[in-house]
Amino acid sequence: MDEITSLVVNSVTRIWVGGNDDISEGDFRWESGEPFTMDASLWMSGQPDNSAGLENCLEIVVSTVDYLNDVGCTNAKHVVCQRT
Ligand SMILES: [Ca+2]
Ligand SMILES: [Ca+2]
Repeated sequence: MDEITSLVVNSVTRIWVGGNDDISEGDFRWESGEPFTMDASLWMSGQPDNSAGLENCLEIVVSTVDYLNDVGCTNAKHVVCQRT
């Protein structure tokens, strides 16, 4: 979370998470194919909504408390990664 906080300080408000539901609608997975498990309360209100049937990628909207949103996959955004 420190990294995300740092991005907020730098006015970055939307970040790619690295998950998508390209293969099966609503079944969000990491790029590795592993299931994307998370606390359901982290979704923004009304999300995921797969708006217009075109939202398959996950973003963090850092200006809100509940911050996950599904969104179209084509916009340029910062990314967040976990070092192993
Ligand atoms: Ca979707
Ligand atoms: Ca959405």
